[in-house]
Amino acid sequence: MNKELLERFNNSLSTSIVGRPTNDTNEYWDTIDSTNTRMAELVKGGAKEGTTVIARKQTAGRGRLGRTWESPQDSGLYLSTLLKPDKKLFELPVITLCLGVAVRRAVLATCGVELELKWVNDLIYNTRKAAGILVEVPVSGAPKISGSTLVVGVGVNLNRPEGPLPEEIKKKAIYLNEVSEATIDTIQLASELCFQFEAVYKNLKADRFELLLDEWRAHSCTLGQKVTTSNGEIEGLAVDINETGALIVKTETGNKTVHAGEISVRSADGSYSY
Ligand code: BT5
Repeated sequence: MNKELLERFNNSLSTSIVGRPTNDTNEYWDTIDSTNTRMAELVKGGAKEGTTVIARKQTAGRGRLGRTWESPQDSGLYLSTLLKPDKKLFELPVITLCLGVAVRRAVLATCGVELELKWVNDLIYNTRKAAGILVEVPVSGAPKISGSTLVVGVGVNLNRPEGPLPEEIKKKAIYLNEVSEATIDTIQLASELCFQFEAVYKNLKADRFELLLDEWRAHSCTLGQKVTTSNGEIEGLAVDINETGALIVKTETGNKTVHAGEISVRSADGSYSY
């Protein structure tokens, strides 16, 4: 654990929930397998809402569906926070979209960079991925699942690593230091992210999704794009999202609804999102 960075982070917070479980239960690691995995462990130990774990490096950073999140040391912000919104599982996609709005706001405020939102959990700069969100429901002793405890993980690329990156990521990823004029301070971004998560979270708890979804629509790079589901069954123009966070695709035979997690969607550039 890095006590110095943890203290700086704790002192930088302006929130009352996110990052503020009590004064001393956040964690700031030099190296950890995955901040989401660590949070799941903390949940088993009774972690309080708002508990936040950050790492300078992850050795097993995760994306969705078992994919990897490349997390070299000091190359990005790797942060997980614990929310207990008392929402049901089927509301997860809409929560992911709204948290994407929060990440976008935080990056704009601290780095001056405008990211676009790609359905369902990606933040994009000029077709390249700058950040991703992973919302998970920790399993408390199989097969019981609690619908009200969410681990929200976010990875934001900050500094292009000097060491080697997998070929795929080299082309696909963008690091904010490549496009930002500002000097990026990881803790300042972490703190702003907590602030924006909290602002969005308060709206989620009060069932005020609509304004957030409008903000998502306004900054989306998915809407207006041709998309194809991975099973090839639905092909058409992404025209909107609905109140559950599902994507509405206009096809030759009418509008179809595509749900996150059910099938993947391929954009015209060949990339997939789930
Ligand atoms: C995501 O998954 O985009 C969610 C990423 C969440 C990472 C955070 S870091 C803190 C917390 N702890 C964790 O262990 N995870 C969370 P997905 O949509 O499945 O995207 C994964 C895909 O993005 C990979 O298959 C790669 O193609 C690509 N990718 C991997 N690392 C990347 C990076 N650093 N930058 C851009 N793209 C990356």
